[in-house]
Amino acid sequence: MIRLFVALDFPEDVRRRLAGLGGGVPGARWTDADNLHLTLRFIGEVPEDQAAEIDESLAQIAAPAFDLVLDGVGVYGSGRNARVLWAGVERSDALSHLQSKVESALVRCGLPAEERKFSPHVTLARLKDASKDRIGRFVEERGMFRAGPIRVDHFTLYRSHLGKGAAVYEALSEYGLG
Ligand code: 3AM
Repeated sequence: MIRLFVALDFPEDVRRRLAGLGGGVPGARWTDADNLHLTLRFIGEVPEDQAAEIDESLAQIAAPAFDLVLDGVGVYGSGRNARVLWAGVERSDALSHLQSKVESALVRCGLPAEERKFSPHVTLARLKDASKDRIGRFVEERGMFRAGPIRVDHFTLYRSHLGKGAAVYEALSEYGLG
């Protein structure tokens, strides 16, 4: 079995800027600059032959390239349940369009439909027992963050290797956008 997800990657300058937002929140585990991405669809564990089928199906997606703007930061969960610090994404019909094409390609491969609404974000940090005040301050101080427009001309199938530390993401295939 291999653990998969579909995501957008970012150019190095954008990743550096995103990584540069980190710090100042004890209890936060910051995402390495190399691992920053925007998840389009988490797939989870699948057998290798199904992974090959998924790859073929994703390769058949025809969607236009587009520009994406990152905008602001926020937190998922509140108080003691704050779990994730994220960078936000400006509303983009092209992004939603691509995401729904990915979703239907995966459903055609026999994966169960995603029940949750797509909520595009870039995970900056995962939180454990982080102080509410520090989180509040982070969101306040970094709220003006903006990056882009970023040209999105491909999306990527990633394999996630779980280990003792942070997960290691391996790009398996890239798919061009027209
Ligand atoms: O892009 P982010 O970091 O928000 O949280 C995981 C990560 O999202 C998410 O898939 C992305 C790549 O690992 N993920 C992990 N397990 C998941 C699950 N069981 C999950 N998303 C939904 N269900």
